[in-house]
Amino acid sequence: MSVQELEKIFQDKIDREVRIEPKDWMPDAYRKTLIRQISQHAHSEIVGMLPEGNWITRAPSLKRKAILLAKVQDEAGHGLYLYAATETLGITREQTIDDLHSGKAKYSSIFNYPTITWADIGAIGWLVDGAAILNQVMLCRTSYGPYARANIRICKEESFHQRQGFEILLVLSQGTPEQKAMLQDAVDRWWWPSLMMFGPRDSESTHSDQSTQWKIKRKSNDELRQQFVDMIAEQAKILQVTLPDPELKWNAEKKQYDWGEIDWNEFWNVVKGNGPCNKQRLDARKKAHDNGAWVREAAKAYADKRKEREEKEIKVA
Ligand code: FAQ
Repeated sequence: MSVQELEKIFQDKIDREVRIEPKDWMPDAYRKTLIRQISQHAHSEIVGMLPEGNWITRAPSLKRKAILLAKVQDEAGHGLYLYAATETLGITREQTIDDLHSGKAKYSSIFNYPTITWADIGAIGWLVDGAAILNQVMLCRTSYGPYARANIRICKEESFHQRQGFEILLVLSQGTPEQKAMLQDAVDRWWWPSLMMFGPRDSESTHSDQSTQWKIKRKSNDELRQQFVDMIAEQAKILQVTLPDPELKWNAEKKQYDWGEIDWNEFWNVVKGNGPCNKQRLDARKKAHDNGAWVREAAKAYADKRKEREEKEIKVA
């Protein structure tokens, strides 16, 4: 069969909503796009543990500490599902992680901002997990089977994450004037970076057209961002916080919120590695990788030994 015929069968499957599985034929560009997106998603989950991990030892009570610990462990699990999904596309986990450490692969811009106060942990749960869920609910229906299934598991845990963040903020919103001010300050700092998580404007997005045709993406960056604004603007009323956008206003005709402009210079600056914490985040990941070398060596030695024993047993039998 010619490549053109194979491509036609492939696109036809996608159009009929048949999931693509690892052993199915797929165009090289589809494979490459998925390796890029799923590995970047995995890196985001793992790097995303760092800003919150910063507060595990300082959470204000034992209960808060246990909840935060569980959440950060969930993020590690999400990273693992996603690295495993990436491996089904024929790239090794070592290569994927090397690409993160060398700066070749990106991770979400949001994790390059610092967590300065306890309210930041609430804001991450509410806004960052809230944005992540909208994106990942869409990805539960993405065309590549292993990625879709990984997202189904991830979303179940993310909804708990968002609620725990909202609850932290709800408690602060009913607290002292200092606690209310801390809440407002966190929302002021996390609002715009959260909107940036959805990626560049549709008109600037390099991959959207092709990814939409392949049903990797089912909603555009701008569509999801608008859905997020509409959801958060309503929830903000319950928390009695102001979103830091003077142009935010309900548009009765469009039945959605109008809002201001993202600082795209800031977005691209962070994506290119120049955000407030980019260097710190990558250094921390590289250090953790180096410190974990003995675990990988021990696991490999054990696997080799087991294989040797199994081979001996087969010979005897
Ligand atoms: N940051 O053409 P597009 C989480 C890059 S998980 C950095 O529109 P695409 C859980 C993009 O890679 C959060 N780079 O790209 C959690 C591309 O560059 P490339 C992560 C960004 O792929 C919560 C270029 O710009 N979620 O938060 C960003 O079609 C709390 C052009 O962009 C995912 O990764 C950005 N924000 O659409 C963990 C979901 N935006 O690769 C801990 C899966 C864009 O050509 C605590 N990913 N770029 O060099 C996606 O859905 C998509 O990849 C988008 C971007 C929507 C992010």
